[in-house]
Amino acid sequence: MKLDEVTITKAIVERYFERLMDNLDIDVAIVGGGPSGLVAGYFLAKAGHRVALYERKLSVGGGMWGGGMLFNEIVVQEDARHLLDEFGVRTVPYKEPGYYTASSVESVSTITSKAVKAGLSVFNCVSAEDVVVKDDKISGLVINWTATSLAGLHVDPLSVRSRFVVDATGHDTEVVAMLEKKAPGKLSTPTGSIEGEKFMNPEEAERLTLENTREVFPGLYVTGMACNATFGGPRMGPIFGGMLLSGERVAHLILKELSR
Ligand code: 48F
Repeated sequence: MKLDEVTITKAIVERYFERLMDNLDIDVAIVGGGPSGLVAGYFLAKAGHRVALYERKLSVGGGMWGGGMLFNEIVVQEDARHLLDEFGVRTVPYKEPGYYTASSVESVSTITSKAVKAGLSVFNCVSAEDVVVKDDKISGLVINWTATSLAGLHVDPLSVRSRFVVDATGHDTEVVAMLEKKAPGKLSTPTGSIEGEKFMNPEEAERLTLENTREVFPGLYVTGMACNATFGGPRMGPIFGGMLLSGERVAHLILKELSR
C-alpha cells in the first residue's frame, strides 16, 4: 500500500470536523481537564449524555501530573479510594491508616482513557473565553484556540450550546469569573461574588470541596478547586480524594437535572 500525504490530511480534518459538528449542541460542557473535570466527564458520558471537555493546554490532567512539588505520586484518603478502584488505578496503602498513594502518571492516563472510552469528547488546546447567558441562565460557551490568545491575535471566537456548563478550571475558577464580570453580584455565594480561596487546611478543604460542589448560577456548576475559590474554602495541597469525589458529585447533580 502506498501512503499519500493528502489522504492523511483529509482523514484528520474530516474526523475532527465530524466530532466538532457533533458537539455544537450538547448536554454538558466541562471547562478544564484536571481530575475533577475528567471524573465528571466520565460519569456523565457513561450515563449516555453528550459531553464535551475543553482543555486549554495540550494535555489534560491539570495539577495531577506533578503530584506534590513535582514528586509524581498522589495521596488519596479512604473515602475516595473506591473511585480509583472504579477506574482501575492501583493504590498502595501508606503506613498511616486511611492514606493511599497512587502514581500520578497512572492516575491521569487511566482516568483519561476510561473517560474518553465512555464517550467524553475532549477538545484540547481550546480555551473557554466567555459564557452564553440567555433568560438569566447559562446556555453555552464561547471558545477559541488557546494558540490564538497566546499569540495575541485579534480573532473572534466560536460558540457551543450546552444545557449545563461545569467550571472545572481549578484555583482560578475562570468560568465563574467570566460570568461575574458581566453579571456582578448574581452568584449563589454568601456575597453574590467569588469569595476567594483561603489558606491551606487539608481536612477542612476536602470537606468543603464536596459541600460546595453545586450550582453557582442557573446552569453553571463548580467542581474541584473551583468550588473552594468560588465559595471561599481553603486549599488542600496534593491530596486528590476531594477532587475525584467532587467530579463524581457534580456529575450526579447534573444527571438528576437531566433526568427531569
Ligand atoms: O487545576 P486542575 O487540576 O483542577 P482541579 O480538577 O484539580 C485541582 C488539583 O489539580 C490541585 C489541588 C487539589 O489537589 O489543589 O490543584 O480542580 O485543572 C484545571 C484545568 O483547567 C484548565 C487548566 O489548563 C487545567 O488543566 N483551564 C483553566 N482555565 C481554562 C482551562 C479555560 N478558560 N479554558 C479551558 N481550560
